[in-house]
Amino acid sequence: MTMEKKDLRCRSCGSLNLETVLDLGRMPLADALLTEDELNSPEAAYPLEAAFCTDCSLLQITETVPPEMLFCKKYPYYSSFSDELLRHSRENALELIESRGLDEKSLAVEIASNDGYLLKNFVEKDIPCLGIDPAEGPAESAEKIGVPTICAFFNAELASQLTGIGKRADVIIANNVLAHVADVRGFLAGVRTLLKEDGIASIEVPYVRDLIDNCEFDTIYHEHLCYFSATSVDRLLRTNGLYLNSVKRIPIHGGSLRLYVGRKDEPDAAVKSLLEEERERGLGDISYYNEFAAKVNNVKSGLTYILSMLREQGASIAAYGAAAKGATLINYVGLGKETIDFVVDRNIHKQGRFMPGVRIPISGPERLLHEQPDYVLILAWNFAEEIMAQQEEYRARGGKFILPIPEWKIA
Ligand code: JHZ
Repeated sequence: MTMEKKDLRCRSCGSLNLETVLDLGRMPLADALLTEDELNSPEAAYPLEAAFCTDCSLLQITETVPPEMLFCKKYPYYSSFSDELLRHSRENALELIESRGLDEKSLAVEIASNDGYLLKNFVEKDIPCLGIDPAEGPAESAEKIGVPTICAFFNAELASQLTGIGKRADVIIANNVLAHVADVRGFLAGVRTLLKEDGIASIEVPYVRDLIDNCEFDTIYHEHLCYFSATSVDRLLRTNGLYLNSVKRIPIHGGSLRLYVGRKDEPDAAVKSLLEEERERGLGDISYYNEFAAKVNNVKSGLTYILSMLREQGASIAAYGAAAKGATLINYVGLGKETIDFVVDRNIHKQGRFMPGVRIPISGPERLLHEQPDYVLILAWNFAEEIMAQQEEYRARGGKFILPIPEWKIA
């Protein structure tokens, strides 16, 4: 909830030295898609401001919306609607099974296991696994496909309960969740408790360097509290008794880091060289982030210009992907129903709902061929290739795609 600015402390090191680098104003919750009934009620909006800690170099947002409001009952995000993400997750699972020699005596735990998109690969190989996720719909879907799932937030207490019943993990997977956790210390204490002495945690986080370099400002929303570099995450882990022992840059979600984390301090050459590279590039210095706000503003004016010009020429425009990042983009740029006729998404749990804030209706992708809009703005730009490949027919009939970042382009 909103705190007095003077009381704000860094989520990692507790410092008061937070400098604002981007202020997106008040924004609705990105995954709070509206039902038709809710269109009659006003919507809550919360400040969305990114600040840089000049002590530990963590970029973070200043507002903490209670996690129960973000992730529980109506959470519409299901991981299994992207083939690319399924492929990526399968490789992640198979690599861990192979490199750690996992078998029927092992235990793999996934935190934020969503609809079982990743753990199903362990089930398939008869490797015991356990998913943990607070979102009810996705957790139910996981159970349905045979992935044992606890529907709860992961924290130190849950970790102790699990060890209390004899469960300790050889592998903990935590993809796209570390940045979502308000009590990050409690979360990491739980990881440390649950992980076997020689176990490994495989953690994926969006990489702040890709966020800044490619102007991926729309990945900033209330679910994402932190935006990590190797430098800032190394420090956070270290102060919580965990160690960054290997790291990889991976392309998923516009550029992420996969962190291999253990209970002993054994960094490999990849960690040392990435930390060095970040030092050379200045990721630990606020000057790296200083021009970001101006670049974001340019994206806004560029998109406003092109889309209003196309509209004036009589073009029809739809959007692809009722993604959380799409909600930030269209609300910040101010693209309402006067510009975008409808949004399409494969996720059946999103269809029939409305984008938060701007309240544009969400339909299934087949609507693109039914209505053949002149342009489709790709809000889920991280899956642009997959989406355009699926929409070959729309293109063959003369449809065009617009990519919004790092600056708009027609594809
Ligand atoms: P996608 C989510 O963000 C939420 P979002 C969360 N906060 C997070 O951290 C990131 O993921 C990692 C649809 N789609 O995955 C599916 C199609 O319709 O970029 C999704 O609704 N057809 C946990 O929501 C949306 O697009 C397709 O072919 O920004 C993509 O959303 C494909 C590939 C996707 O994440």
